[in-house]
Amino acid sequence: MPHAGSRALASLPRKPNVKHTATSVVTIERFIIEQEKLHPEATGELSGILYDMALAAKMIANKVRSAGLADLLGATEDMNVQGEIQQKLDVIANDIIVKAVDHSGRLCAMASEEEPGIIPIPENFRCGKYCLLFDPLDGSSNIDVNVPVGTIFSVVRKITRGARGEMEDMLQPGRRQVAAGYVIYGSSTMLVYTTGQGAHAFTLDPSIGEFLLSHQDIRIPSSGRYLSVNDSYERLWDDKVRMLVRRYRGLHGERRAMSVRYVGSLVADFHRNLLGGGLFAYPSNAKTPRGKLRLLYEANPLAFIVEQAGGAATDGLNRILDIQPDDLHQRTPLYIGSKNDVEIANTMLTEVAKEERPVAAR
Ligand code: AFP
Repeated sequence: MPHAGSRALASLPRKPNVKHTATSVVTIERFIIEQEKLHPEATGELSGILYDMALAAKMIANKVRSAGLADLLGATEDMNVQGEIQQKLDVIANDIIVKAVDHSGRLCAMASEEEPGIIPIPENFRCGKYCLLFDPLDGSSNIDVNVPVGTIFSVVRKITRGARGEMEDMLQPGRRQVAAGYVIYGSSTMLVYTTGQGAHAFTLDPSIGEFLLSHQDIRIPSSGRYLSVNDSYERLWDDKVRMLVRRYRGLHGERRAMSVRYVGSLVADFHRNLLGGGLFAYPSNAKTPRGKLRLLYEANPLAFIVEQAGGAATDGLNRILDIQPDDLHQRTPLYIGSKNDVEIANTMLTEVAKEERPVAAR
């Protein structure tokens, strides 16, 4: 597509992070169409992928809402590629997304947290010029206790020449994403997406089954009040991470203490910080030296969104969007959220890394 600013919607109020009133009802479809009109060269394929994801989100929201009633809670017998027990809803959400997009002729391949390799487009369907990477149900260990879960997705353009998508198409740095989004299944269902022209949020109105524009051009505060980190891992962190977290908590006296909020569902923690300001951190630790979160379908899409909202994301040394992936399910440490708070991680961890380098290498 890529979308330019939403001139066509200029009459709408544009206060950051402020919900629109009923006088400015804009469906996600209208918003995408209005943005696409600004690009005569757009083929509509990327817009189509976004509609498909919105449809899949509604179907997953429906399953999540009725999970307790329909006995969908709890684990299946299978392990996924991460060696984690798959929850029933993970499997269902994965299936819903694949079926919502595989026949559209817009994608050349897909990848999911739940499947080990590339998910090919079935032979009987046409292949398109985009790849979709997704985590169908993030935070699924929270499902049984009715805590918000989410879907995260990333879209990149195909770069290889063959008709079908290949691993090389998937393993692109996050800065090449053309669209990214997430859905949070919480007290309401919200879909947040970017195509590189701001980050916008839509809230599902269940009475009409439509996602309505609720937050246009989200701006994350440059410093945040909340710190989202699982500090039960403190004993496994190295000294520099321990020092960093102490600093966020105001224990070094250099800054006001951040307040800790940790849901354990990345989408929920990220969403709160995106709207209200804050930092989500999942550092590497002795058990997970490369971090826990997945680069391609968790860190990259959220990093694209947060940067569009004026925030930042790093692995402690590198901008997330600049990391060259070498594996579909690669993990990364992650510090993401308000720009000034991420900057502190970058500065402290980079300084320590420099000091640790042998003199000859400096
Ligand atoms: P699950 O999908 O297994 O619940 O993992 C959720 C997650 O990937 C992410 O959503 C959380 O932020 C993070 O893991 C929580 O991990 P810890 O339990 O190690 O804090």
